[in-house]
Amino acid sequence: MKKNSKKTDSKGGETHQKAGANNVMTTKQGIAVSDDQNSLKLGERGPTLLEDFQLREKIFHFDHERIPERVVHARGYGAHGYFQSYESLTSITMADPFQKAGQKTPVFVRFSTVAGNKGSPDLARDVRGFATKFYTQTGNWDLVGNNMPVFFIQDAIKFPDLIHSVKAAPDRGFPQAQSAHDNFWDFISLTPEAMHTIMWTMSDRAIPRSFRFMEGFGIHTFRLINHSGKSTYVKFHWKPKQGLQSVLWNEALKINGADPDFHRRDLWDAIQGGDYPEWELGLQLFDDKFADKFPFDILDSTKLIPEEIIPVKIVGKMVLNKCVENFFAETEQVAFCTQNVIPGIDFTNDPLLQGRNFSYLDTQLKRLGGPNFTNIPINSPKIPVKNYQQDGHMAMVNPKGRVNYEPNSWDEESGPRESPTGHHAFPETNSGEKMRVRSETFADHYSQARQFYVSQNETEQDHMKDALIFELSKVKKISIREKMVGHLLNIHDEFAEDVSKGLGMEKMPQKMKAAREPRKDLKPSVALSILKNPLKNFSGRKIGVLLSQGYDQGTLENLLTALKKEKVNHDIISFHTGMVKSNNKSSVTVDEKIDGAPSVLYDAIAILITPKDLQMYLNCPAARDFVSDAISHKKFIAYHEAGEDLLKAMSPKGELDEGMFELDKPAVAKKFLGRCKEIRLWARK
Ligand code: HDE
Repeated sequence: MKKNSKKTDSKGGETHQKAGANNVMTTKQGIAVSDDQNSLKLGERGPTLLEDFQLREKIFHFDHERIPERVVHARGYGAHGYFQSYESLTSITMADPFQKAGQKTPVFVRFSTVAGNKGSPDLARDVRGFATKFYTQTGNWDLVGNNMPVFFIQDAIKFPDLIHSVKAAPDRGFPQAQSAHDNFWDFISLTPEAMHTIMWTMSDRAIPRSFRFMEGFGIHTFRLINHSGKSTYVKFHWKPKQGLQSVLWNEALKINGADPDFHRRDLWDAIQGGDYPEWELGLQLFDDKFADKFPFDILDSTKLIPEEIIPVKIVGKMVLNKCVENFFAETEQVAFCTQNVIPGIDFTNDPLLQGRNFSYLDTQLKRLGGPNFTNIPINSPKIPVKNYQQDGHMAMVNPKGRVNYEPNSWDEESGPRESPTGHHAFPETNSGEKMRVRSETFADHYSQARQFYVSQNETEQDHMKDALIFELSKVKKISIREKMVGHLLNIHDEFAEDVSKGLGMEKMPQKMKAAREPRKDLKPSVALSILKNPLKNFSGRKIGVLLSQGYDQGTLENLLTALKKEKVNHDIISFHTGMVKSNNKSSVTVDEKIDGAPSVLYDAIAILITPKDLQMYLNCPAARDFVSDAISHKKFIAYHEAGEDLLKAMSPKGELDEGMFELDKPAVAKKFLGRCKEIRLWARK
């Protein structure tokens, strides 16, 4: 038995206290802590004492660190910024952010996936949330949108079923963050209204390159109300100034393994590096006359209005320029609520929106533990809040004085009173019998699904087919696959045929009965395609530069100068961490070791290796994958010296192609980056 041992700290040294007066560690009660390494015991090796309030407080707090994660959109990432309007929209709305050109409104945005748990990977095939809280001068306005302009269901009452079906099955507790399984497709195959959104989720939109390269949509039709009470219908759009970009499915699978935080890291890095992402806010504005003649119901969230029919009016921009200081306090505790609207903005009778207006407030109570979540700084309006609500868990902003009711005769001068400037609901006339019905005007489930499909280019259509084949191949119950192909037959024959072939079906299943005969005359809309809207620049992207010892200094310097000019980021990747020396005595620091930097993490690559190191790279599986993946993912590739041999060794036919650039002259780097705007050499087979 060890006796008389000295009192030591966790590293074995003697405990010492050198803290100055301002950095003394205290308990939550403010009592200075004398020893944070050892619990209070009876004797050196005896039992821990119940009176150790310091231990109990610390463990108690730790035990309660977690709050329930969001029931949907659990995995998300937020950032601060501002919205700036380009012009005054007073003739259309009295909403505060749109009153003056140049007016700035602070915002907080949270991007998310829908299905996965809080710790799930970023690159799941999924819808992305795009929720924006505007801290306006007339209170908080939340625009809680997605990166797709339509939704799976038409009525809120189906939401729990939709979400149950996509999340882990209750018996086995998997799969997580995936839609490729029986339960989800079972529900979808029995829900024809989902077909339009399924087209979107099977498209490249569901695997964005990062949050910075995706659009946002408010989905529902809302109302804008001007000072004279006139209502204009509106659909909200966010358009990324960075352009739209997605990854390939094979990349998504690999990114999830290599860097499950790929999307949040991308946003963090961009903002920390001063490359602030921007989106323009666009409005589709229309009136009852348009609504009456539009072939679909403007209250149906499974439908969109093509931009070619109602153009998107760009009214301002949003800049995200500050990362959170504390993830939990801000990103986790932010409480978006669709019912947070300000004077000048109002709802329509979209049954999905009406259900959401109940759900969001309700869910915050569960998640944040009480009705005072608006006292949490991220949720507080940035203007004074005055009312007679009181008490409840964690009440932090409390009324002073005796009055807690209204009307009262105590606070006549100073007390909060109603004001004509408050929010007035639009006085829409509604009448009818109570009934549980789906309006006949919601009955067309396939026409816009077809319109989306025919608006894609061939590559995008192929991706949709591949996505459906992949997803349905994971479905074990054959009748579910058959029903899905039966739905596709209502959308597009060739599409259905290719998917059925891909699934190895011997005969075509029966077409599903459509509630309303689908239309085939809706014109393709270019705005619905990513690839028909080419990027204007390559800035903000990232190149992986594979470098070996003795690399040519001039070539690297020339490439890095070109990257800097185009504001393209890079990582230096090598066999070892530390430094890589050039052929001219200078050296660079290695950012990533080859095993930790597969090419799926980069938008393009450069291979600058010397003949001396060629064999070493040829023998290295990670280096071989680095190159062969970049080739098969159709990326643009620059090379120098033995980079050519490595490329040829990994290319299926041992050949170079027009997407590969030898950096033998300074001008080539610019040419290479010029092509990189195309992101992929789609022609590469
Ligand atoms: Fe949500 N949704 N939702 N949703 N939603 C939530 O609220 C709900 C829908 C969306 O980053 C929850 O705070 C119902 C459409 C985003 O914090 C919950 C229905 C759209 C976020 C909820 C929908 C969205 C949520 C869970 C069908 C796009 C994340 C946690 C009627 C326009 C916000 C929370 C964030 C979150 C309910 C459908 C977007 C449970 C009932 C349509 C971006 O209240």
